[in-house]
Amino acid sequence: MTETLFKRMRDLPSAHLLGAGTPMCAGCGGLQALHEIYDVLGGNTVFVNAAGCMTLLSVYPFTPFRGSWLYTAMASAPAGAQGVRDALDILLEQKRIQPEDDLETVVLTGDGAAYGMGLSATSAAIERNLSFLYLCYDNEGYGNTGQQYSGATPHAAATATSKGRMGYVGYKKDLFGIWAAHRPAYVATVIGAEPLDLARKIETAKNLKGPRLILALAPCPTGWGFDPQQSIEIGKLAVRTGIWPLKEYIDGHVIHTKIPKPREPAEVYLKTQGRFAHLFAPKRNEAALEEIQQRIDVYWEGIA
Ligand SMILES: Cc1ncc(C[n+]2csc(CCOP(=O)(O)OP(=O)(O)O)c2C)c(N)n1
Ligand code: SF4
Ligand SMILES: [Mg+2]
Repeated sequence: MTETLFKRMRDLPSAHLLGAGTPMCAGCGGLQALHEIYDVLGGNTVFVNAAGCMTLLSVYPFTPFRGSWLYTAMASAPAGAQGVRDALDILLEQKRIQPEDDLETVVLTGDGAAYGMGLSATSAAIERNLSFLYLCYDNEGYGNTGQQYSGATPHAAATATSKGRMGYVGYKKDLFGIWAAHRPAYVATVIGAEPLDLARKIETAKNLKGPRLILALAPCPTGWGFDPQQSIEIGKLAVRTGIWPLKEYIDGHVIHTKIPKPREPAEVYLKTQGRFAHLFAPKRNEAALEEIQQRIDVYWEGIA
């Protein structure tokens, strides 16, 4: 029975593997990005996951993937990836597996782990030049536990732990810049709503060795407060307003892969989400809205 089930899962196209039947919210932008990424990466992957929404994909002893899945403590996924990579290298060296049977080691975590709890383990793994791909789906908060703020939460967003007139008083951390400062093999931002840009970047990352980050903005209907059917449009707006720059770091250079011209005003994006509603009613918070717009304009000065 179990064997038949395994075989059936192995033979299914990935659209079925990551589709209906998963206990995820409708319109989940993280799942959409993962789905698209997996289509390009293929089945020769082993996922190393830290606690978060995507952990729900794995219901022991099954996962929706063709390869394996290792669950680690929240701060330790890159350390887990080191163990997996080392084991694969030993098997290769001893010729107990052939090069074509080698697996890509993929860390899969949310922003809470990537921007915060797991950052130290990540920095150390990059320092050791570990050959791994880090996939972070960034829903800008600790989504699985009720959207508390994380190091990825944008300024002024309301979260379960940032209520009141101002929302989150901090600013989103620049994880792309933190990774690039380590001079890894590759860093890229992507979004499921721009699948061609995403596919090209995954193809690039797949053909490289060394530490690689794919950072996917993950519109989250539940945590951000919008109707699931708006998920793709909100993803596109994040790009068109310049809030989520699509870019890559390779060979020491940063290249913007899609420059929004003309850029739409930030508030077109902010207005779509309940987490920013307090900026518009009962009274417009002009100071906060201006600050948000100004920071975006400063970012794009000299680029677009
Ligand atoms: C050390 C530790 N602290 C807290 C938790 C509880 N916890 C489980 S999932 C989660 C949220 C993780 O946030 P993120 O990495 O952004 O993933 P998301 O839930 O948004 O998918 C937390 C805090 C945990 N598993 N381990
Ligand atoms: S809370 Fe957000 S990130 Fe988590 S499954 Fe739901 S939509 Fe996806
Ligand atoms: Mg998160």
